[in-house]
Amino acid sequence: MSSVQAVRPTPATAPPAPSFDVQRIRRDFPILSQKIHGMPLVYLDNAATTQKPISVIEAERDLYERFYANIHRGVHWLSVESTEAYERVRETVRGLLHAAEAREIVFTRGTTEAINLVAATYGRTHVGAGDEVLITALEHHSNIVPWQMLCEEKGAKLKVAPIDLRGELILEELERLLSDRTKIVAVSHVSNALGTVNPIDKIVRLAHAKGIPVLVDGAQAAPHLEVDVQALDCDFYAISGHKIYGPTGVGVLYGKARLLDAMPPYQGGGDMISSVTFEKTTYNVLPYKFEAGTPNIAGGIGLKAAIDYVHGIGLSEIRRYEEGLLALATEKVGAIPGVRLIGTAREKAAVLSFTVEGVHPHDVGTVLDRQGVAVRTGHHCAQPVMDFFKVPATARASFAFYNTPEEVDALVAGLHEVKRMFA
Ligand code: C6P
Repeated sequence: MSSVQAVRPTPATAPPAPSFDVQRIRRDFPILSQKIHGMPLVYLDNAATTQKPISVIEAERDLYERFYANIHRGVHWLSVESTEAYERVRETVRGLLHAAEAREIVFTRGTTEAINLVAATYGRTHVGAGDEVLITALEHHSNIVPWQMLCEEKGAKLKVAPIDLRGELILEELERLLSDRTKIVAVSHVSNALGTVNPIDKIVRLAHAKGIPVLVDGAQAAPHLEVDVQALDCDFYAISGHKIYGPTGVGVLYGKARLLDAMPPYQGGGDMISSVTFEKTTYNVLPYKFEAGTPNIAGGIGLKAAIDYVHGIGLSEIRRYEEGLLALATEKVGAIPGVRLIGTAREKAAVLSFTVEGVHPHDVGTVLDRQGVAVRTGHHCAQPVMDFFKVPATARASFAFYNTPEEVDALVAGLHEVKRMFA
């Protein structure tokens, strides 16, 4: 087998050097230099999806121009090259999450599919009538609905650990809800609606003390925090590539090998089998047992470039910088009369949700958009969170390492314009 490393030149755009220079970083993201409605784009919708550095765009292009073929199937050169490149993605993701082994990294379409996979396999085999699944009041619909569907199918109960008015999980309540019937705990690492960072290590300790496994929805954590699944000791961890500067349609389920091994397959098809006859099929080893069909090869290649880019900056640098931006935005936006911040947890990451008195969040979003400022408005696929705070929706500014203090000022100016228009 030839090594891709040996035959491929370095990509045109190398990851940035360790020192943090936001203006240089911004030059790596072509979309950011645009004007929208004649105003410089201020992209503050990073929790929905992040923009892509040129190295990600070029990595996919490079694949298609030079070594694209289907993977795990061919003996020809292109297929071998593609397969090796794709498997290197797995190793890069293993490094990102600090998993013990690459076979614990299962590629999915994203966080949603990763959670559905666990609900449909681990869930179906371990949850029965009268059993319980414990989630929290902070969850995205992707970490509610698959469990609801499972509970409905099995006659099990969905239990919900409550939050307080800051948007922090009430840990004692979660502990109280862990019962002999609880078969799995599913919890977000970072809330997409509020930015709350949950104490995953403590939750895992409480659950494991009762022998209950924990799935972590890491969609909003992986782009902002150093994630170490071994240190957290969580059993499953789900992420989406597009939220960490990679392409859409590719994500990851991390699972402890012992658990994944014992789980039945998710979908049937090519690549997930060892042998097939009409009488009996035997399944492939990990992680391929869970990867039926041709995967998102280009998405994977792009994801590797994205993770390399993030590592080029460093997650601790990213966290430090984004914490500064969030503190600045919290102070400046929170000081605007009539603005109510929704979610004031002591530990937060990169998300500022708010309402403006007397103005529907969609109008806030529309007026901001006319000024080039992109925020998300709505329930953010976390309707129970909105219900808890008794609001139909919020406006949400969510930050990435390419945002600047000047962009926080643009958001603030935009909000003053909202207030002026709706006065
Ligand atoms: N949240 C947001 O604007 P997918 O769609 O599978 O890549 O990710 C789903 C998902 C799961 N969990 C959390 C905590 C999330 O934030 C998301 C996606 C986006 O907040 C789109 S709704």
